[in-house]
Amino acid sequence: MKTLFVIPTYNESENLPNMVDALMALPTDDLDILIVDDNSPDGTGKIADEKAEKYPGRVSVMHRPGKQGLGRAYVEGFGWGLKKGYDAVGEIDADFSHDPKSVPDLIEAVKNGAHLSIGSRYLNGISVINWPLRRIILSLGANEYVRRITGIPIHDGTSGFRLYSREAIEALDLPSVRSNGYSFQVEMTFRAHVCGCKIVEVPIIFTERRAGESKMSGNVIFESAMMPIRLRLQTRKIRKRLGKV
Ligand SMILES: Nc1nc2c(ncn2[C@@H]2O[C@H](COP(=O)(O)OP(=O)(O)O)[C@@H](O)[C@H]2O)c(=O)[nH]1
Ligand SMILES: [Mg+2]
Repeated sequence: MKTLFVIPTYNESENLPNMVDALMALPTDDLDILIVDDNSPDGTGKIADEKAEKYPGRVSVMHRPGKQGLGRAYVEGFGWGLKKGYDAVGEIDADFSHDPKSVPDLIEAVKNGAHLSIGSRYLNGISVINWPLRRIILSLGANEYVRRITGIPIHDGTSGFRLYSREAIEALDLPSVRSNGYSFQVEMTFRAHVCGCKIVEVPIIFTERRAGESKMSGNVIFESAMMPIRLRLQTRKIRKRLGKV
């Protein structure tokens, strides 16, 4: 299964080189990477190019002119992956919150028939390391809120560590996805649910980023609060637009 993981980056010069090397060192066949960098002021884009040279054909880079948000980066990255003929496309952060060692589990789940596999922090209790209590509560609360309002039966619908089969991505109608940030994850999970995708959660241990700063802003939180309501109100419209898996 030809698999592409998309790594969006904005100022990840300290993390990205190690992340790329860790992914390339996995004993997994057929795993490639696309880095989508938004012209990071700290030079992440140049580091990405060096990695592409080091791993020709396996690591590619998409340079965008400025910071356009996580959701946009994934939509463009996934589109690129489909065009290149990948069988599955995934998401992973550059900052080591998502352990590259869990990538084979996500791949395995899709190989075994999942349309979407999600790296979940909340399957066996709470597997989060180095988060302050308030952030855990916020994240758990966000998931509970999303579940109540949208009805998606998923423990960690906001997780940004996941893998989609090609079939799923094609059914989800990417060009009409509007959101960024966490709500991008929720919007995509909702669409997958509405489409009838088989969604499998895989347990992961999430660790607070190794270096650098989080880019999540107040805007992103506001968007995330509104999105579940919008999804619920527009369920019928969304269903009409989507394909079937
Ligand atoms: N290309 C791109 N990447 C972004 C943007 N915002 C965040 N990222 C990357 O997306 C990933 C997740 O963002 P992060 O700040 O770690 O969010 P958090 O883990 O929720 O705090 C990281 O690899 C970031 O560098 C953006 O606007 N554009
Ligand atoms: Mg992070």
